[in-house]
Amino acid sequence: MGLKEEIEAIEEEIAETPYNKSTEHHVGRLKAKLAEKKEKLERQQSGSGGGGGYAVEKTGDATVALVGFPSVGKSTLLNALTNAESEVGEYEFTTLNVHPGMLKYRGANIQLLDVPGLISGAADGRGGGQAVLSVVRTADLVLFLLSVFEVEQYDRLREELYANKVRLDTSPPNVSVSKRHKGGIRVTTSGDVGLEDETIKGVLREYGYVNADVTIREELTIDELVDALMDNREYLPSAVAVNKADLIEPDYKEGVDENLRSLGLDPEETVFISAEEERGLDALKETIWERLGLIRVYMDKPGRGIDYEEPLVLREGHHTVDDALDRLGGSFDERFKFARVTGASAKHDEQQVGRDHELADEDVLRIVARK
Ligand SMILES: Nc1nc2c(ncn2[C@@H]2O[C@H](COP(=O)(O)OP(=O)(O)OP(=O)(O)O)[C@@H](O)[C@H]2O)c(=O)[nH]1
Ligand SMILES: [Mg+2]
Repeated sequence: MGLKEEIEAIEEEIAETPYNKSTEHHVGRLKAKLAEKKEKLERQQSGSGGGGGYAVEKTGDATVALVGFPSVGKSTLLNALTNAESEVGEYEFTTLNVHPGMLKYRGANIQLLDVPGLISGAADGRGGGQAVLSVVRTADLVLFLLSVFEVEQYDRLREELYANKVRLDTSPPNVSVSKRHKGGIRVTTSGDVGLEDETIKGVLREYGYVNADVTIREELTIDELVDALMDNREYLPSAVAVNKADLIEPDYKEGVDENLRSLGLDPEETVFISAEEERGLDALKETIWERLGLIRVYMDKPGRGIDYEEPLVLREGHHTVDDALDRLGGSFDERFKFARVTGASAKHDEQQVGRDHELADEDVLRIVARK
């Protein structure tokens, strides 16, 4: 049996096995085995195919991947938001390469990547989708673009990304594993994590662990446990825009909202736009800004005053003074004594802070360094 057939056989067995407490252990082992075989198949394929992935240089303060089916208006939107010129066509698949463009918003440079139509089967290597997906994985935010007439495409897009190890709008599972020399596999959980100890041990054994300590601090599914053990899952935030809103009558909107809700989307958090008529774009930029968790920090430079023109832009999870030092480069890092902050994150003007201080949007920051 070839690897592909083995994978299919395991998938079939998982589908046919009713999931309950008595089968949980077995299903756990099957899922672990499945993930491993898929990995192996991928390594084989990438080894023989010669790759051909897109190399897009990441520049700017953050990168957004624009993901959607052919003809939903990705190129039109990129052209409306950025300085790029992406080909717009009335036929499908006009964009066959990744087109980067730079969106300037509130002093930030946000790189937008218009990637070719992500079609079903992309994650299996069909339709050249693999290269597309590898670009998406490197982004800081996934922006789904849907046509107002086909919002249900959202499900298929998410499935493609999931199959390619992109986990959206969730944080990495709170699981830690450390190898030991003896004593078998020891499971420590905080409360009921939703899986039997035996299931957890079975999954770990499938991955070759003989002696290990595993600590789980939240409720988990088997799939999430498998994710935690693989180190190639990408955890990204996402946002959704619905395009071609100019083509619907106002009373059609309620139906679209209903469809969005059935997809698990909140219509209030979904941005309706017309890329062609350039409507709704301010709200979209605002959403991109928020989902990336961007903040502006105005640097107060000795002798030069506060630079309000070109703020330092920091991303979600990188809001500390230390992160600012990283971005400033040069020798600030070694010479750092302390910083002074004025703004929303400070208790009072010119508060003296250290490296760990969390900055807020529009703070003014002065670095005091050794000569
Ligand atoms: N009415 C209307 N038409 C739009 C809008 N946005 C895009 N279009 C049209 O839809 C068609 C497809 O637009 P593209 O921007 O090429 O779509 P795409 O997603 O880049 O397509 P691929 O590159 O093939 O994946 C073009 O004819 C656009 O003019 C919109 O907001 N309203
Ligand atoms: Mg296009």
